[in-house]
Amino acid sequence: MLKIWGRLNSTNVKKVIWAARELNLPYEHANAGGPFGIVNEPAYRTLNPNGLVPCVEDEGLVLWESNAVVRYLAARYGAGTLWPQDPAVRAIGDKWMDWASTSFAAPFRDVFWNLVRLGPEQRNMGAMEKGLAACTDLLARVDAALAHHPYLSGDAFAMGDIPLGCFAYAWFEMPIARQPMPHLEAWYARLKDRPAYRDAVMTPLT
Ligand SMILES: N[C@@H](CCC(=O)N[C@@H](CS)C(=O)NCC(=O)O)C(=O)O
Repeated sequence: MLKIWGRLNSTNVKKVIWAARELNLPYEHANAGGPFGIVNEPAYRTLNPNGLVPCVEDEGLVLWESNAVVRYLAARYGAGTLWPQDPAVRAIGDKWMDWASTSFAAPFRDVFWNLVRLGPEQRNMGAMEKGLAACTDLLARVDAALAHHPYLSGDAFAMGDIPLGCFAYAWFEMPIARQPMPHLEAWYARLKDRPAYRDAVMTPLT
């Protein structure tokens, strides 16, 4: 059976849990990271030498990097659903998966950590404001893309919606000033209609 290591309030772990639930995959979950430790234990480091979560084991395959795990689960168990069969259609969402990690994650982190993870005395509100402005600019591009089709994956929900969908929950939950973005908001409303999203992603941020 699929085994997933990682604390459930991690955005990167949420991606994997959400994908598994969309696919109706039975899985065993083990808390790791943050207050749970584990990630620096030698046994865990043999699975994931980075000492980070998530990490999964499936049919003898050990895999880390959340987007790679989502792609693997989609390709193996979600052909035609999470994994669009047409390479051109698949690429529409695939690019947003990388974009979420390489363009959006860093400024988002400055907002999230300074509002949610750090105590008031540790916060850098200058970095938070800068991150907020950058995220707003980046999400305007997402809003523009979603004006043309209902999902980041195109006409149907697929794996391409998963990484940014996990960030979106925190974005809409945090006490921040958000610019109106009707297409982004409509996409987020569509995600909230998905039981797997509610179960895996819409859980306490702290
Ligand atoms: N690029 C990696 C990043 C993994 C990562 O940074 N995970 C964080 C949680 S979101 C982590 O393990 N932090 C240390 C901890 O939780 O102990 C991925 O997408 O899986």
